[in-house]
Amino acid sequence: MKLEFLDLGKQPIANGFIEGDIPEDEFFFNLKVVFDEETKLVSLAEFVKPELMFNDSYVYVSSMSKTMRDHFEDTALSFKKDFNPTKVMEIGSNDGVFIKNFDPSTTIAVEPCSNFAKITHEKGYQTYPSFWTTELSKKIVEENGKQDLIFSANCMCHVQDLDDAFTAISQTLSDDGVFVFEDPSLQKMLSRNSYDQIYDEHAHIFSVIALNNILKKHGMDIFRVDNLSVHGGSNRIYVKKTSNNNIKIENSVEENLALEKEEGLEDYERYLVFADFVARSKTNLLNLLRQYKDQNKKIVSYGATSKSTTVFNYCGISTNYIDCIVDTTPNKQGKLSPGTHIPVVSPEEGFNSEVDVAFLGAWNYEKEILEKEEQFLARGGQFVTHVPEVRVLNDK
Ligand code: JHZ
Repeated sequence: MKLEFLDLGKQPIANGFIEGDIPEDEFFFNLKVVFDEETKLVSLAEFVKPELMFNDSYVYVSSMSKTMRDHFEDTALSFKKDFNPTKVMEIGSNDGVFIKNFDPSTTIAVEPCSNFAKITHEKGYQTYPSFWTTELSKKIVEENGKQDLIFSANCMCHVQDLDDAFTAISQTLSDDGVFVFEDPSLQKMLSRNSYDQIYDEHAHIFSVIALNNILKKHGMDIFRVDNLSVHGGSNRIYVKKTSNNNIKIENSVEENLALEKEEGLEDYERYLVFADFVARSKTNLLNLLRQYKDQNKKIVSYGATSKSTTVFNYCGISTNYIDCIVDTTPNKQGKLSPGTHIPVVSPEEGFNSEVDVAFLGAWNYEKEILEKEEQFLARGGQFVTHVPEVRVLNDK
């Protein structure tokens, strides 16, 4: 049975930045979250049609931060060292930030957002501009044979039908191949109270426990788990076919399963505690922003993230508190934030000397941003975050 534990209210498409006039029929859905007692999977109660989120005007660019560019270069190097794969495929290849480290003649990209699929195609990678399904996987195997390494970053948790996605993986992976994927960690989301990991694109927030249960049904085993710092705490899950006895299951799998069990990730009650905290986080954030407003402080938001769409729509934060959102992504600039209609502008335009307070929408890049914004900090500017609790980051 699926048990609901959190209601984040009416939410728009998290990356549905608005160009021009605000449409009268802007799309909203009920963002509610459920826990599956059987598989222990945490998912959205209601899924949004994939084409509404992932299409030819998708705006999220993976190479936009140095943190992620470095991350994917290191990832590619470590895969070459550990697995020395010949045939490589990435699902959700975005602008090619990962596959650019592999030879185009032996590397395949799968990317449903055609504006991004075009980029890797032009760089010489065979690119399938499609969603990941069993149907597509059959076509790929027919045209290219099976793959030695299948990688997917921040994409598997977007796939609504996991049974279909993992069947497709199993039929595309060579018998001794490895499938590696990374997504935000449910354990980290709960312990950091980062409820803003929940939005339309994230159909599921994965625990190792749930993935272990589901992958086993598909004849696959997790053999390694790496805990990553990116995207507010992610897990990289390494998977092999159960029939492949050449790869040993490493201790990290049991360690992560034990940690998650200890932290109550198998128990519905843990999720209710989280939901209570989320409600308190909203009150605390609104109180803090109100105090700033009473002092006539100028507040902006830093990073027009999917995550901040959830926070702003859930808390009712719009231009009543925040003048603008600054973001380096050209595709987001000049538009309005989804649902709350806050103007998104370049940092050059919006992060000027009048700004007193910046809400860190991109809190997962705290280090990179605080280093970059030395001057703002030096003149007494304050960065506010809600993770793990509402606070001023640089308060003495
Ligand atoms: P960032 C996206 O979530 C969507 P978002 C997606 N569903 C997903 O799963 C995760 O990524 C992984 C900007 N920025 O990475 C760039 C600056 O302006 O937290 C980005 O627009 N200045 C695929 O949207 C945004 O912030 C900076 O100095 O929550 C960060 O978005 C830096 C470092 C970033 O992902």
